[in-house]
Amino acid sequence: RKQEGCTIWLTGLSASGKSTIACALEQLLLQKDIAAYRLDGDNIRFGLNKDLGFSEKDRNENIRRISEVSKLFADSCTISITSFISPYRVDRERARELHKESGLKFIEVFVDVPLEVAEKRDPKGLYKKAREGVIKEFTGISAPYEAPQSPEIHLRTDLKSVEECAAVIYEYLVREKLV
Ligand code: GGZ
Repeated sequence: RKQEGCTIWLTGLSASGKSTIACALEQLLLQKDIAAYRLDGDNIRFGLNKDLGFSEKDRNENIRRISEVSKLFADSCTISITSFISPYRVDRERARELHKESGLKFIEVFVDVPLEVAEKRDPKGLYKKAREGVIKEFTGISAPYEAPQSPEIHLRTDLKSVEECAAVIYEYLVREKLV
């Protein structure tokens, strides 16, 4: 049976663990010879979307382009894993619609962690800078994050390990016969 592609859409605050889970999941899939590809800030915000910042309008456009690219990967029978904050519900719903129109599965994964925990992790010192007002419009501090209301998968990264989180997503794919 040929693998069906899909998009696994991780959404959550900065430092929630999206990229780490995306990496672990990609490794898990590749080890099983399942085609997977990760879209994240490093390969999108520094290339295709390097003209975009963090205003609401730019984030809308960031997510619109990523949705289109992810759809193309999914259409090529790849498991496309996106890890962007994607703070606006309307943008995520548009991404979902886009996939639906092409008959492709879209799996929204809420990478959930209390703001206090993300702020305490602060691996890049961005929350501190946001509190000081050095970074403006920072998600969770001075810009909104609209949490998903009915994601396919809800992960609490302060309560589960990275490996457990990746396994939850993998098991979902197995149940849905996507791998
Ligand atoms: C949020 C920001 C901001 C502002 C820079 N708000 O933890 P990180 O560093 O590595 O991930 C964050 C990343 C967010 O980019 P996304 O493309 O995922 O955002 S969105 O989906 O909202 O378009 C953070 C860094 O960029 N960063 N400034 N103001 N995160």
